[in-house]
Amino acid sequence: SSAYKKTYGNRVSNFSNPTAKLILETMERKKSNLAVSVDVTDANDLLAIIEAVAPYHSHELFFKTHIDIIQNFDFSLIEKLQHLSQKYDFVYFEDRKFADIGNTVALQYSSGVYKIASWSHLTNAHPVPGLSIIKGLSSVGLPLGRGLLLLAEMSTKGSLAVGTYTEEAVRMARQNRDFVIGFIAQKRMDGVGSSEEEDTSDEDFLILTPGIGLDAKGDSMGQQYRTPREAIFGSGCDIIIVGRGIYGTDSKAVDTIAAQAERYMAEGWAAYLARINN
Ligand code: BMP
Repeated sequence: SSAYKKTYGNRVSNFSNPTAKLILETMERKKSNLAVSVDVTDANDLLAIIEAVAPYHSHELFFKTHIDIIQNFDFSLIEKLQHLSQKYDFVYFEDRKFADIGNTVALQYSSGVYKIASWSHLTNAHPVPGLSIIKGLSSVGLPLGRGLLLLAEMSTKGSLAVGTYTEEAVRMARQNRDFVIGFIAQKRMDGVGSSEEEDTSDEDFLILTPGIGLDAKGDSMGQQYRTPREAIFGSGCDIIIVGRGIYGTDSKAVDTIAAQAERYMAEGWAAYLARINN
């Protein structure tokens, strides 16, 4: 597709959604396509990892959270996170994976303990309920300028999100371009599942891809890893999501985390340059 060869900056005008524009502009400015996934259970560790990575290089584009795994959560954490995002110019992606009927997801997105829509620029949803889930989430997120990704594929061994399920996810997104800005997927989705009469040649979706690791092939629970080059150059994904590859499983040494972030950032950006200059 044409978006595969375009610079991130030149794709800003392909989107009407303000979060999509913000993401592409931030990528161009920071020269980064790295999202750091911080799956830790202590609020202080979460803040420490962001502080370890962000100030040194300022390349990180996203921090992806699972806010519901934090055991000492209170709303002051959100205020601290917001302060950091302004200070270091990055975007939050709460990896909530909504999966219920429209009315329920609207409440889960706006309310409860986490009030995700109030602070997270981007979130995601499983397409399994059908268009209802987009209706519900967009009723909350669209007025706030938020963006949504659909999980069109997953990185795990034996994932059921394949074939016609993936194609239906893309069709759902295509009908809601104002709010659905792309996918969690393993490859580009432009034109996927479109009919012959449809012209999808200029279509553009952001592809955020998890399951990235340089030192391991997977974990003991079905996760599968590939390299930034395979994802960005080989499969046309736009943003790599890296968790344990950066913050590790035990060492929380600031310089180790910062060095690993730098390594993934450099690999991801080199793969993108190879792609657009190929
Ligand atoms: P790690 O790099 O440590 O394996 O973490 C990957 C992150 O991406 C996790 O937070 C996980 O929830 C998320 N993820 C994934 O691994 N595969 C998917 O298909 C979708 C995800 O959101």
